[in-house]
Amino acid sequence: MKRLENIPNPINMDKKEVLDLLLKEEYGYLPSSPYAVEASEENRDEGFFGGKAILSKMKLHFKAEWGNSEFTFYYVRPKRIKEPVPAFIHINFRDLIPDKYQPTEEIIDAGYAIFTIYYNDVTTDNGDFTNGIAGVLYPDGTRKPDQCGKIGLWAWSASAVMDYVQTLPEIRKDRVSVIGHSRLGKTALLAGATDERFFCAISNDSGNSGAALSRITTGEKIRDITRSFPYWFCENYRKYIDKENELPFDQNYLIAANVPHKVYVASAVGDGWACPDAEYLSCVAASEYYVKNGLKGFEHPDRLPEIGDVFHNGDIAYHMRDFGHALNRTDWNHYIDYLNSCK
Ligand code: GTR
Repeated sequence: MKRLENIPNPINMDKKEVLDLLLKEEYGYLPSSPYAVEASEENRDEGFFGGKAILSKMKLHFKAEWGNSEFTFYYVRPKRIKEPVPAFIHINFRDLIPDKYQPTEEIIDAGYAIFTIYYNDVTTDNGDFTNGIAGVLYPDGTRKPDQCGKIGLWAWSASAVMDYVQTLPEIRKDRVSVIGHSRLGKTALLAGATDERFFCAISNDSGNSGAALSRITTGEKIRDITRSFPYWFCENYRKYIDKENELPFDQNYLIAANVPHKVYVASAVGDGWACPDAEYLSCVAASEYYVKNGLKGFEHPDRLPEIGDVFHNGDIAYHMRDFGHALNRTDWNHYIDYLNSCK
């Protein structure tokens, strides 16, 4: 498509190089993986949704080369599990189960378990690097220009929970997808790029510095996002304020870095700040990389997205729904349909 003419293409790079570029220049390098994780149950509700589900409030304790710490997460699973079930790891905005962004009963009824991380429990959504796991990693609250910001730390936490999920016999380990909305959609894409164990990384309305191509977005620009949220990224990213055309990559690299697993990008028509066209065209621009790596690309018509579009035939999937910026039931229904349709 014409609008992709000036978008860099990672086609001749291996995945490690693609990821390295994103980490060095945008998100910062994540800390090393924990060498040990353990979870303790803080409390349990066996009667959740009238007893068809179990809700546990959990604590994940981890040991890593850079320190030991813990954070809270929730685990909801169907009560009667005959064979291992697929699951989501949802990084969410609120410490609430269910939540307006997490229709938990519907998710359970669809036969999925769900692990929820309330992102502020991992480290707060502000420039304070002295709390949560940030405080352990950066003991004096400062970081080098290529060390990760908060998005990297939230993505890291999804992988740490994934370490624990791998130990659970009731979960289909090959069917655990990571999902987030908006800033946490950016986080889900980064978690997918840095952790090959996920089945699918799901980006809901992730917008700038998420799925949306920075060069062509008509919504938020790097100047806007680094002014309001400098701490989400590494300090190197500031070099590209008003210099989108000098980026040695674009956000299609973040989608490409999700090889070898699936990725799902969703837009909402009323979400101009995230720029649905730029999110969709990013999938188009990453498609060739998926195909080169032996996967299916993005199957789409030769036009921009329209309300009601649902493209589920590739390993890059997409939908555009009506209304605005949110992670709602329509989105969840599409995600579940797609995951169920995968062999
Ligand atoms: C906005 C931000 C977007 C998006 C959103 C959100 O203010 O500019 O990039 O991340 O917040 O996370 O809700």
